[in-house]
Amino acid sequence: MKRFGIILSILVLAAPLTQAAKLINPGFETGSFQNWNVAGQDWRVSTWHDDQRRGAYGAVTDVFTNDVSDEFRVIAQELKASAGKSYRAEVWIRAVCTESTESFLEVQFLSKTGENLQQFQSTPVKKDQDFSPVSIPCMLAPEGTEKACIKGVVHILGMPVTNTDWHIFDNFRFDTLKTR
Ligand SMILES: [Ca+2]
Repeated sequence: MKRFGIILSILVLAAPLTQAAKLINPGFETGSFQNWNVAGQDWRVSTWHDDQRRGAYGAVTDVFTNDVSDEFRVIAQELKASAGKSYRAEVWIRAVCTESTESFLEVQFLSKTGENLQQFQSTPVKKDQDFSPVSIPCMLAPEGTEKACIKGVVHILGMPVTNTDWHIFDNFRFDTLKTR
């Protein structure tokens, strides 16, 4: 049974990706947060030369040393999703001067009325890194799923003392895993 589980996992991971309902403005190339819901302070779309994985823009939150009123800072977009289908999510994250903050990718599968049926999170980014992919490789949408909410999250663990912490997001993806 265990071996069967391993083989099944490999099959799912090796399965080709197909485009799910498409994220709009996934790399912020409108130069804005168009189609994204933005919560929490100090988000901006940046043209600074190191702030984009692709294109001209990336999404940045500045965590200043003297101003950390929001514990969570979130950019989120909802898409159609279907119960029983498997999905993969990815975003590229860059982290600079990371002192007391972390960032991660989160996906919630929602009912028609917006109830959170199941939630997945990536491994958090806790240290400085150049743009690197952060993914949730395989999620099965539970019964009742009508939508998925894809989120970039910055979690403020404490006040940065030395200098500003930066977390930069670019190129979100949300794909269906073909399991046949
Ligand atoms: Ca971009």
